[in-house]
Amino acid sequence: MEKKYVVITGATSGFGEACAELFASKGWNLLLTGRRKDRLEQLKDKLSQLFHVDIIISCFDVRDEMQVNQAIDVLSVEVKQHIYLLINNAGLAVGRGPIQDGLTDDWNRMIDTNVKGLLYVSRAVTPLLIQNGSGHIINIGSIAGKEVYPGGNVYCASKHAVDALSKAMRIDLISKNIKVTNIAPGAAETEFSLVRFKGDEQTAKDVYNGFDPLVASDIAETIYFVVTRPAHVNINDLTIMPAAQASSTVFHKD
Ligand code: NDP
Ligand code: 8X3
Repeated sequence: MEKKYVVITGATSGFGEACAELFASKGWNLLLTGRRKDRLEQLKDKLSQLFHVDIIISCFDVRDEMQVNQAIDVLSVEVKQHIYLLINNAGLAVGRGPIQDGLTDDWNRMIDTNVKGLLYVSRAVTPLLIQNGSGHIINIGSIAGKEVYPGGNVYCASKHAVDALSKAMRIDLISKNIKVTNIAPGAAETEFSLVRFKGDEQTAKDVYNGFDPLVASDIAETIYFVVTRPAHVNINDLTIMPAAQASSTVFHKD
């Protein structure tokens, strides 16, 4: 129980799952969250067999403030006292197209998950980090939080909000010994595009045609590097792209 806990939202696939695996391999205890219970259970089983760490799974939707608060409330005092790291990773894009054709349901899903969900989780966990005397919050932003691209409108806006919140949280928490880092990845092949294109496998696959995209472990390794800097160092903001990507719209493809 001396080991620290990392809270990872969106641990059922992609970056979150890769972080769970890497941090467990380094001896961290895990609190893994997501909506798909079967995936959380499978991941717990797999990692429990590989690593001697405590793994708690908690199935909830980050858009539901009550579920978020309850998930944190029910943790034992001992666990709460050992939470050091929060990786605000749960997020999604839904749809891609011009604003005049946008579906408001898609917009609500993105804003409610990427912005409000991140806020609900941060509000629930940050007081524990403060009580514990130190901590680190990693917000998964995006290149879409640095630039806008055609058809990206609301997703880009939601990730610009994450970028702004990372800066604001850093200011709010500087006197509390809590580091805040914004990670802004470019194109990474996960389930992201499958979700964005609503299960259209071909369109999702085509996003990564002709170049080597990032993979989830690239992001997990980057986060691990950021988290393991000496106490006096914080990496505020880190943009990571495939070598074949120069901006949100410029790719060098075969
Ligand atoms: P995945 O689709 O593979 O993973 C997304 C994760 O978010 C899943 O575990 C999913 O879990 C979880 N999630 C989504 N909605 C909710 C919700 N309402 N409540 C709880 N959990 C939720 O995509 P990535 O790993 O690529 O995405 C992770 C983050 O990285 C996202 O914030 C994304 O915007 C960002 N990002 C991705 C990039 C990419 O190119 N892949 C680039 C830049 C940023 P479940 O469905 O089980 O709830
Ligand atoms: C995901 C990367 O470029 O599709 O955030 O917005 S992008």
